[in-house]
Amino acid sequence: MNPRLVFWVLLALGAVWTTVWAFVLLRSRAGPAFEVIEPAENRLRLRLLFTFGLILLVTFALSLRAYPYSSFRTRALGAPADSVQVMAMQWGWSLSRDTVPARVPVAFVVQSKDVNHGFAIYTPDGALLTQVQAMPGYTNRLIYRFDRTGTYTVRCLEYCGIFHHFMLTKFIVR
Ligand SMILES: [Cu+2]
Repeated sequence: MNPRLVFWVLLALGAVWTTVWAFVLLRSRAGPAFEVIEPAENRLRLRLLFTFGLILLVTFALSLRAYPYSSFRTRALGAPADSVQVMAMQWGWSLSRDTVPARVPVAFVVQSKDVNHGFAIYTPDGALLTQVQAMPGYTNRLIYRFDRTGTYTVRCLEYCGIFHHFMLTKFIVR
């Protein structure tokens, strides 16, 4: 999904949320501290609870395709056609290759030598594309398909020590 669209949707939802709560807060000062909940009000509350619960569940189910978990990505994109071994360490990245094919699913097999790091891939124009944790003693697979060629940047998204900000590398998609 377009990151700019996500930003504006979240901002709009945040504004609605803040307005509703400001309204509730302002109104609550006028009434008594405790109110008896009438059965009709209670039914309305339950109906709203189940409605919003259902909306949440459906949204969750529909957005599973976008999850970074490898089984969801494999189902959405197909089995990976290529793979890159990624090792994270204080403070750098070691990638088994520096070029990656475009328009096929690629598996990044991500591990860490020392502490937790965040393996994050940025587009040539600097937008965050996808990310996964790099953890010691654990292998994470991040499957992604690059539709655009160019030079992508890898940054660490988990603070991992004093030179965390130097932790970046690049690879080429072609
Ligand atoms: Cu790091």
